[in-house]
Amino acid sequence: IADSMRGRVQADDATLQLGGLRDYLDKLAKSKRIVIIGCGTSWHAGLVAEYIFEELARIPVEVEYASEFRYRNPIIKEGDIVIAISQSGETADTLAAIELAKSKGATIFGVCNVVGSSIARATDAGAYTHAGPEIGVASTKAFTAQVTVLTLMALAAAKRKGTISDSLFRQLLAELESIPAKVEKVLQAADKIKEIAYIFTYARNFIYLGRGLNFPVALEGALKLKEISYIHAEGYPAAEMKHGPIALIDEDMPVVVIATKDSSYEKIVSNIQEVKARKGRVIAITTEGDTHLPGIVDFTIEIPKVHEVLVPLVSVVPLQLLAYDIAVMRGRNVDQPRNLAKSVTV
Ligand code: F1P
Repeated sequence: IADSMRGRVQADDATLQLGGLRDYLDKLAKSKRIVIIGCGTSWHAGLVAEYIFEELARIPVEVEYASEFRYRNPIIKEGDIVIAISQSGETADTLAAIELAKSKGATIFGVCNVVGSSIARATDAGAYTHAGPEIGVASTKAFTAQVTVLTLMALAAAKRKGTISDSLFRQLLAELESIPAKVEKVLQAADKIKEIAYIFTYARNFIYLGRGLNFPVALEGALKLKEISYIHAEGYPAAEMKHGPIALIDEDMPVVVIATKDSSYEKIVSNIQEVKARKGRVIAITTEGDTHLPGIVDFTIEIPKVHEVLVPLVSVVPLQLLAYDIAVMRGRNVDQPRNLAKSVTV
């Protein structure tokens, strides 16, 4: 993460380190609509970006699974920007979606990790994530780096459109610089996360809940667990629970809730109470200093306070660690999980 941040964030300009996108940022700021495409973890990074672009730059965003895009007749209008996100830069579905969007006249931006990859070459312009090689098959640091680059893009667009105040702009850039240190702090909770993993090593199912920007993080936490430990896990927006998944909750259902002190905190506390009333066991990701939730839930993992817009960069880390520890305890090969390929090229 530190590698992907280094040198990117400048005190007063979020554009300098956006590589090949530098000359396209006016176009981004003027776009009427952004369509983001990606698969798996990259799609989750796109969902986070949807919140950030809409909040800061007030540009409408749609996020599509690249694997579904070409199986309908997507409406792409003049002036639309398509952002393709891919760690490997070789994902066949993402490449096919780019070709389709291009044929309909969209301008394509890429957010890729692998320099010179097929997707990077197929785009009109792009910024590399520079997250270094992902050793394992399941994307981890790629997610954080993708969200960082997308946040910088949103900041650059917001600055050009005048939809962000100077003080918030500077605050977010300064906070971005502090993220690596905050992630280091989360890593200090590694032993506690291991203890929790030990207790739930043989759980058969997991539910992950989050609201706002932490909803895609819930999806990503569940995906990591599925990918490397082969435990069935589902992520939901916390308020969707009562529309079905609540029927699954009993004492055998661990529920991971990302309950950081953001604008939806009160609501998420009431979701937790609903789970506890049905004897679900709750592991909560909380903001440092929260004294309320430890009295209600079964386990807490604290993360440092960050601005709500940047919270996924930190809140995803304990979920990645939890999935990793459970997978190791179950004797899984975390770097090379069964049935998964690093680049899905067919
Ligand atoms: C997309 C992806 C990864 C996942 C796995 C399979 O890849 O779904 O998110 O962890 O490796 O592929 P990419 O387009 O981001 O390379």
